[in-house]
Formats: sequence, C-alpha cells, structure tokens
Amino acid sequence: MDSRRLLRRSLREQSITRVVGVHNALGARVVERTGFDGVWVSGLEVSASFGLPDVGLLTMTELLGSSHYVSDAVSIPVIVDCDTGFGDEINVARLVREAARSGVAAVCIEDKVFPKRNSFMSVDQQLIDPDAFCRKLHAGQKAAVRDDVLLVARTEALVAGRGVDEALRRAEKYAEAGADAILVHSKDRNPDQVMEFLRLWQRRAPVVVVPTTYHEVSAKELEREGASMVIYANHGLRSAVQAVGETLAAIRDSGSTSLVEDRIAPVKEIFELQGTDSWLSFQQ
Ligand code: SPV
Ligand code: MG
Repeated sequence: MDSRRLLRRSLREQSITRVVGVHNALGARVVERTGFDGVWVSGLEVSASFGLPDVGLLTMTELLGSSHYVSDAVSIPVIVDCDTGFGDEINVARLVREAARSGVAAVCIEDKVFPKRNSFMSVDQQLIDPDAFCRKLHAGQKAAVRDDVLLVARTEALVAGRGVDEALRRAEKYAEAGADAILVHSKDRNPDQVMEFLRLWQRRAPVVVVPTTYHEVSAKELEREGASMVIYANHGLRSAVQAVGETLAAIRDSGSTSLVEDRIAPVKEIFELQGTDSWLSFQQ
C-alpha cells in the first residue's frame, strides 16, 4: 500500500504506531528491518550528521535531499521533521509540494519562532502566535492535493513552560486549521503533562508523542491514554555514537581490529542493507 495511505490508516487505528528517528537511508533500512512502523527524519540527527547543531541551520533543500534517499530506501511511511517550516505560509506551501515530490508520507512543522532551538536546550523557547501558525497549516493543507502528504502540527507549549491548557488550546486550533495529527512535545523527566494532555484531548485528532526524557513510559501505556504514534527520535544516532566510540577505542588500544571483529556487522550485512543483489540483477 502507498505509504501515505498506510500512515493515514495507522493513525486512525487504536494501536500505537512506533516510529524511529534517522538521518539517512541506511539507518532507515535498519529501522524497517527491525520491524518498526515508520521513520522520522530527525532535524537533530540530520543536523548532527552534518556536524551542525539543531538550531534552524538546515535548509529545506538539504533536509528534503536526505529525506528523498530515506523514502526511496524503505516502504514504511517517512515523516520529516521540518522545524518551523522554513518561513511563513508561502514557504510552507512550497515545502509541502516539494516534500510530496520527494516521496515522504508526512511533514511536521512546529509552533516556534525561527530560528528554533532544539527543545532540550536550556534557552528561552519562544512560541509563535497560534493564529500565525494556523495560517501556515492552512497554506500547507491548500498546497497538498487530495490524499497527498500529511501535515503534522507540533506544539511546543509544554517545552516553553506554558502548561497543558495552552497546549490543548493550540492543539484545538491546529486540528481545526487542518492538521492531520498533533505532536505534543515535552522535555519533562516525567510523563504527567503529556498524559494529562492525552486524557483531556480524548482522541479528537491523532496525537504523536516523543518520550525522550520521560523514557520510562511504555508504548502500551501511551496507547492506553490515547496516543496514536510514538517517536523514538534519536536513539539510533546515540547508540551509533556510543558503539563507534567503543569500537575505535578498542582498535586504538589493542593495535589490531581482531578484538572487535565479532562485535561489528559483517561486510556481507552492509551489502544486504545496500540492496546490492537487486542492483547487480540489472547486469546481464
Ligand atoms: C528531532 O528529532 O529533531 C526532534 C525531536 O525534533 S527533539 O530533538 O526531541 O526536539
Ligand atoms: Mg527536530
């Protein structure tokens, strides 16, 4: 099934959709083969992979360039983290058109002031006026043709310390403005605010959550409270940084690679992830 239809359908289901953050196509293939339901092209991960901080430096072209390879590589839905949408409503309209062309299933934009700062940075997190954000959502909806790329509206009200009521007010407006799903983010160590949001929201539109800091909560618990999607946004990148560091330290200290040989993926596995056999089959 087409990945956009698949995503629309899974957002309507009671069972939670589990999605993992990536920054490239290889990572996306690992996510797919592990059995997850979708991939999140993470602004944090893509920025980090360019050696840059997650502070609104990525251009639309850079982000959609990466997203294009990701969506080509997997058949599960791809959701792209488009930060604040690269400008005002006109920029969001173009973003949606270009994203549709790159084959992704959904774009996500957030209600912060440009240039945004990653939600976990200890800086003043400034929100834009909700009506201005709704104008971006309207434009995105209008630019998408029927059944085209989905629009996820992310509120940073909790991240900005504005409380659950403000998050609910904004979510209501964003859903009315045509968002296909609401992402409610939190940087709290416990899930209380997100759980309260879910209880009061009562499945009025699908809700996406990102339990990075409140990681003890399980997908099942989130599902019970009414969340439609959970994103493990940066765990691939963080585990890769850790694993590569450990492998390289072992090589440095032991003087050869033989100690690590049985702890790292064989080259054959890399060939498989690259789809080598299917490409070679074009040769007579
Ligand atoms: C990302 O993965 O870039 C996100 C999630 O937006 S977070 O880093 O938690 O803000
Ligand atoms: Mg991001």
